[in-house]
Amino acid sequence: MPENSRDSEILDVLVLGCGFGGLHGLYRLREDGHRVIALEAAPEVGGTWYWNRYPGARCDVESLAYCYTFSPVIDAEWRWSERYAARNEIVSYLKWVADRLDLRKDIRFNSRLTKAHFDTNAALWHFETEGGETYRARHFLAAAGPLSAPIMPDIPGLDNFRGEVIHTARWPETYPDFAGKRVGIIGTGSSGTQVIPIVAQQCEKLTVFMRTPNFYSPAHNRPLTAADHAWWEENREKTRDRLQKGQRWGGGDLMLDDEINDAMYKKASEFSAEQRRQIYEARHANGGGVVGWAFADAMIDKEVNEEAGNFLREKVRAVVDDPAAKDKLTPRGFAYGTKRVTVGTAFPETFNRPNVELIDVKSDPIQSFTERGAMVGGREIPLDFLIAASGFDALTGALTAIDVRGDAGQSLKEIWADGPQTYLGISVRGFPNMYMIGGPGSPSVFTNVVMTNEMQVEWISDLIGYCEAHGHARCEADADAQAGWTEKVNGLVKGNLWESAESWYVGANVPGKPRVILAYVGGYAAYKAECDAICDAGYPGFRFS
Ligand code: N01
Repeated sequence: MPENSRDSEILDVLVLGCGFGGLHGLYRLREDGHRVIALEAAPEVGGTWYWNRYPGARCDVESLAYCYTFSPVIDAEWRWSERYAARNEIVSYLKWVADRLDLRKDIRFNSRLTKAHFDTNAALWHFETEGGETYRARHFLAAAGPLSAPIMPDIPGLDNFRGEVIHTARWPETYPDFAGKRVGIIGTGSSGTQVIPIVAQQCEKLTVFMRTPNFYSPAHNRPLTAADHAWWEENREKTRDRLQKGQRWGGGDLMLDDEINDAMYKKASEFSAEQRRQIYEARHANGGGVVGWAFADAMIDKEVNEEAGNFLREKVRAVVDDPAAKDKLTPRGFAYGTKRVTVGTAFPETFNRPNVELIDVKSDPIQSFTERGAMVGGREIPLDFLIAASGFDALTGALTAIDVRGDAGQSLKEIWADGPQTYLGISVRGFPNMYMIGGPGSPSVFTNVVMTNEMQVEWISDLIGYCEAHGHARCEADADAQAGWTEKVNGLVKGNLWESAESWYVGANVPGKPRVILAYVGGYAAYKAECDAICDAGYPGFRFS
């Protein structure tokens, strides 16, 4: 056993990660009387919000709905300052939660988990961190984050580039000085959309390398007023109930009129063209990412989807001056919503600035990087900085980066080589006593992530309690249940527009990653109902021993 082992006792549960899911898991399991330690690679809590320090980083789900509900104390004492919380405020919130609930004493910071091996004979998980510390626990709660394994663009010569290369999710602690500098940004997803307008104001020349123009709608962020908070006090329970029963996430629609919200549960054909237009306009004026999800059949009926897409295309074209930039920024080639819709502040307007150049890399690819910059169409674009807003190996990447081995030493990465297989997105056959928060096959990124995390933490904690109460040393998905759930997750996208997705939703952004839908598109309410029914029935689909 290594000298720096923390292995002297066997933990009940080891929690991986201290973002929203992990912190709640640590709290709840400790409250249940378990001995729990949480490992966190960062020096602070926050999870994905700790790492995504890039300028402009802000949640595009409204802050009033993007927070914990499990603790009346937290609920009563915290006040959000803006409609959409900036990254710093979210990290402050999670730091405050960690202090308020006295969580820090059970967190090991700067502890990146590298190995998690299940010892079949002893029914124990053995863990090892990058620093060589080891732990043992009976249960393993993995809250590694669905979007926490950054990927870099694979462009020849990038290693030769002498300027500074920064991934948005690994932004340096010391803010780079962009004044008088030439900056290139690759990527116009959610991160690119937020970082581009800010860096454009700070640097001398910004070149944006865009591969796919995405659907965009403005956030209309603003400070929350005393009246907003009073409204929230009065409507909190009702609104939470609506979000939980609804099909979609709690995005930018908290304070929309009921009539407009309710249209989301009806087919577009139940409204006249004029009424539909009014609904899109109201959603767009309200702000947020759910403008196009105005009707129930937005992701089923091609025409409805196209109408929503055209509305957003028109809005973007209206604010861009240069005809060439207008065309480049107009989304095409994929259905609305099959790539994550981006939300921001003055993103398309940024391309009206004289110091910003937009390069469509589909028609003008970056051939290579030189020491000085990027070669495009035989022209060298000199750069001092390259910002990669190039995304993540979503849903599976954070866990497969760790050497996770279950029964008989089988590797999770190998088991998932043809696509992830899970039961409820929570459990994997052959990996007993391991549970995932925001795992593949769970609703995760297709819902308000915090809301679904909370539900999963409570449900998994109940399952662990059930094992303890019944003296079960092992709990894992059974083969049929896992196959059935995986089929259900994949079946939900068959025959509708999700199937055509060309995005990280289906692993399309990672070369060699199998093309399967990575999360459950059935919505929070249906998922929760299913999980609750399984709990009530004594956990069919799990094998206990
Ligand atoms: O990553 P992305 P992200 N050459 O994968 C481009 C959440 N999030 O960090 O579309 C050129 O969406 C790529 O092009 P293409 C949210 O769920 C939330 O922006 O593949 N371009 C794309 O434009 C979000 O969806 C918030 O053709 C290359 C971009 O890089 C998720 O995180 C904020 C390239 C990657 O976009 C991920 O967002 C931020 C190449 N070689 C993130 N490789 C909020 O709450 C990649 N690209 C607001």
